Formats: sequence, structure tokens, C-alpha cells
Amino acid sequence: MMSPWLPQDQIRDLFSRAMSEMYRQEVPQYGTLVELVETVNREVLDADPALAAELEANGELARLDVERHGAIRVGTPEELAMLRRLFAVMGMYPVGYYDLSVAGVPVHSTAFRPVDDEALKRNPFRVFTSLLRLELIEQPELRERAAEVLAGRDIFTPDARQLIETAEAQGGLDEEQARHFVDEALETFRWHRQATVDLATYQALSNEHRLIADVVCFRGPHINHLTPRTLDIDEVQRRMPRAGIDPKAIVEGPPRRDCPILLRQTSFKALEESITFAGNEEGSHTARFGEIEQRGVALTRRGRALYDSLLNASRKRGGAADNDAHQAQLAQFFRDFPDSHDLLRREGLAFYHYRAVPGRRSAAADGSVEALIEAGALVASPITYEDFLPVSAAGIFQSNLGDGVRDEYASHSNQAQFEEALGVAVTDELALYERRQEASLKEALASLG
Ligand code: OOG
Ligand code: NI
Repeated sequence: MMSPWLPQDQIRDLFSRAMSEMYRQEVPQYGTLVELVETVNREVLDADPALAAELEANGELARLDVERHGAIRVGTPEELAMLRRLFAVMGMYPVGYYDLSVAGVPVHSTAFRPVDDEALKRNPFRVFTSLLRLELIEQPELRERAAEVLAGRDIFTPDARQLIETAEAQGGLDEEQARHFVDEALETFRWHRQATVDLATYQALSNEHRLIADVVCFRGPHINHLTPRTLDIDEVQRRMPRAGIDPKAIVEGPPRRDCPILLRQTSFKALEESITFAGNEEGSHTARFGEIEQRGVALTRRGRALYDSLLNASRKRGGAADNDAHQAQLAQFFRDFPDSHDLLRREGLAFYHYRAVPGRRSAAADGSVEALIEAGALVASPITYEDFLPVSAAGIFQSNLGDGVRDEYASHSNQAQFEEALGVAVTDELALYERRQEASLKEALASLG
């Protein structure tokens, strides 16, 4: 019998499109950025048919135009736990733990995202979700005031809560319920230009940390950016000023390479937005910004360790004058990182998806993976990195929080505490890539006999 429920992948797709539409209305520059990214992506695909064919073969061409990640920040364990249930309705699960306190930001985070191959192909929508760590606020009165304000809000509509319970109880939502759910869930992410506190409270919290004010003083965890995926981040960065967008100085992540690895990101500055505070006082707040990203192959633990050590070595050398100099310096350090898929795979630095080519097996000298690849019986294609990078995330946070970066929060990593708030353990992203790689190899070898 066919399931009466709308597939989770479809609910997620509806939701990510609705979110994109809402953010386009809220932040018109986002629409401009999406158009710029689409133009550059089209040019890249036209100029590089081999890349187009590879993306097509990996099922990534179709998802490119809808591919986005967003970010929100919540204030309490209850909010985080309820979000987990909300995202689960759309087939999005917490993957990875990110400790941002080392970067002077009093939050820790995970990414809610689809986890299996088919779901990722359909729509890989991800939401980077941070939980405020009130315990890192030093002044007791301020900490209590923030907790009190947070206790007084409900970031979910009554219907959203009801539909989450319905989905859990019956194992899904029918189409009408799903559409209603998408509308109601969207409300949690909407911008509110009315603060829930007076200007003095806002300022006290903001003086402690701008991010604390952003989390505490509003009715909900407004989506603070929505990021399209580009195939050429350097080109989009170059064209941003002409489109009237002012990018942050430096593209975060690895340098440009023949075989892109992990994730490269850049953002435009947060907008200053006028806010009405309790008691009708007028003021402003900067929260929402734009970002683009270019994704490459996921790295193994070994590959990631090499990435981290080369990035650290370059950072130790010190900041460069501008992005060109920064990229040139990074490229120097990354000469020690192999830059062909054959090498990355053979040296166990990156993850690959294996696929069988029927009829070619007899050409292989023996049954080994290498011989089968050599004979063309087995094809390995890069598995896209679906996650985030803490150093880059810190750079994005900081460029949008302005100065006043502090280091007192250093080394407060507490995954157990985060998972207790969340209500489940996060999935280890490396184990997940490993499983997907292994499953594809097993299936390919089985079909080759
Ligand atoms: C999240 C910043 C992290 C990314 O792409 O690394 C992020 C935030 O500012 O809330 O989105
Ligand atoms: Ni982001």
C-alpha cells in the first residue's frame, strides 16, 4: 500500500523554497545574490562540460539551484529540543558538533540536515543551529534577566506544535497537513522589527555580547542568512561590488584548487535595521547578512588533519593585506595537499562514492578496487562535503558581530551538555561519510559479481 504521507524530502523541499521566498522579501540583497550566483553557475557549466557531466552523474546538477543553508540561534534547551522535532518532520537530523566559544562566541552548534544519498540529492537544505550558553555570561543579574526574558517567549506557533505532534504520532503528514506545517514552521524563522525588551535591556545585553542581544531580545530566532552554492566563489566575490553588494574581505576556507575540498565561504556585511523597543523607543540592530559558498569533496579524518595543520600554519604566518594576498599565501601552504582525485582517494584523504560499470570487470587484472578502477569497471566520484567548518564559521560570526571579539570563552567545548539540551546525540559526520562510501563500494562490488 502506498504511504498516505507526503515524503519528508518533499516537505523539506517545500520548506526550503518557502524560506528562500520569505528571505527574498525580507532582505532584497539576498535575491540579487541568488541571481548573481545563478548567472556565474550557468557560465561555469557552459565553459566546463566535463564538470557539468560529473555533477549530472553524481545527481548534483538538479539540486544546485535549490541548494541553500541557513543559520539560526536559539536561547534555551527547550527551544533546541523542539527544533530537533520540527526538523525531523522534514528529514533533517543533527550532524556534527561545533564549539564556537574558542572563537569568542558564547554558543555551540550543530547542523540539521538530510543524511542519506537520496535525500541529499533531492534537496540538501541545512540549518546551522546555535544554542546560546547563558552560563558564559559573567554578571549574575544579566544572566538572570536574559533567562527571564527567554522563559517568557514561545518561538513556535500553537499549530506548529500540534502538527509536530501529529507527525510523530501518525508517522508523517498528509499533503494538506504538510503544507500547513510549512506555513506554521516558517513563522519561527520570520524577522520581527519589534523587540520584546526595552532599549536599556537590549543595550546591557549587547554590551555583554552582541550575539546575546540578538538571541534574547526578539520573539523568535530569525533566520540570519541563507546561502546559495556557487561553482566559482572567486568569480562571484569579484562581481559582488558591481551588483551593489559589499563582501567581507576574505574568502574563508581552503584556497582555490583543481579538486575543490571541503567548503569555501564569503559573506556580505550585516544590515543595520531599525527596531522598535518596548515602550516605543526607536533603535537599531544588525543581524542579517548574506553569504555564498562553494563545496568540494569531504575529507577523511586524515585529510581533515592535514587541512587543519596547513590552515593553522598559514594563519600563524599572519594575516594578508587583501583576499588576493591571502589566497596566494594559502595556496603556498596547500601545495602539500594532493590535488588530483586519484591521489586524494589512494592516500585516504577524501571520501568517494563507487559505482559499477557493467561489462568491464573481465578487463581487471585482479579483483582489487584499484584494478577494477584501472579497468574502468569501477568509477569513484567525490562525495560532497555537506557540513561546516568551525574556523570559517567563527570568521563569519565575527565579521557580522563587528569588533569586541573576546577570548575569555576559550576551551569550553561541552558536547555532552549540548546533546542533553538537544535530547539526542549528534551524528558524527565522518562516520556518516564513511558509511556512505562503504555502502556504495559494497553495492558496486556486489553488482560486479
Ligand atoms: C552562523 C555562522 C556559521 C557558516 O556558514 O559557517 C555559518 C551564525 O552566524 O549564526 O552559517
Ligand atoms: Ni553560513
